[in-house]
Amino acid sequence: WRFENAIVREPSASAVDGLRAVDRGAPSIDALRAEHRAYVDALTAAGVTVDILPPLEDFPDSMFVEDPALVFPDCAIALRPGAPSRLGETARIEPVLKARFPSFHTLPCLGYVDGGDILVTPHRVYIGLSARTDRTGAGALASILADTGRAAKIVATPPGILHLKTACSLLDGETVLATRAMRDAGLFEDMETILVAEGEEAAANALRVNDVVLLGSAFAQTRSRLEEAGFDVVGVPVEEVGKLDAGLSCMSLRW
Ligand code: CIR
Repeated sequence: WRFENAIVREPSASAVDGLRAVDRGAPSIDALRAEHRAYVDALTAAGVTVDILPPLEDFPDSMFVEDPALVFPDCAIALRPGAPSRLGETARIEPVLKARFPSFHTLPCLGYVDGGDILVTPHRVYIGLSARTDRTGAGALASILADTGRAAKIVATPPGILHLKTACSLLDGETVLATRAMRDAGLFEDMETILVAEGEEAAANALRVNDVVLLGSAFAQTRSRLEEAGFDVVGVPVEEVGKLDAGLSCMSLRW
């Protein structure tokens, strides 16, 4: 969770047509842009240098730049997003990553992995199987990770959850923030779990960055729980990105 750099992508005008499992109305493009700016400001205030890529009109969900790639300080891995409308995002981010990372890997053209299904902890990299990430893709990613000296563990994202990290996030080396459904799935036996408050399930997609935890600003009860546990919390508005089934991790690649 110590990050010096991040890549984000500005929302395109087409972002209002982004994928969503349940249509709670299209987000407002102005409000989406304002949330994105607040997110960039929060990352910057946390000590991260943020590189802002231009919007991609042909890809409504491309502001969720976490999904087409996985990055570490020493290498970047191009992924294959599992939604057909998002698969082409990889080719658009590849040149950016090749220019910045000393080593670059690509998933073979079989199977699918969304970055939202990957939780990196100090001990291992969890890869969640989901409607977007299949066994073939997860297995291929695990073997690339092994080549880079990292252990992977393939786990089942509980049903009805878009991505593994929709329902959990890393708080520190021993602790995750999670929904009750994710905690009960028992994926992180060797980690402490802090539960999000009942009714604040979307708070689980938080983002620990250096000394602070970025948390959706509407989630007051979960904020109190984190503060009681000693975390320094910064609220960031996510109402509009929430309408697109997204949260705080989805909007950046961090290393
Ligand atoms: C999608 O369904 O792909 C987007 N509307 C939301 C992606 C969220 N990304 C993430 O959790 N990493």
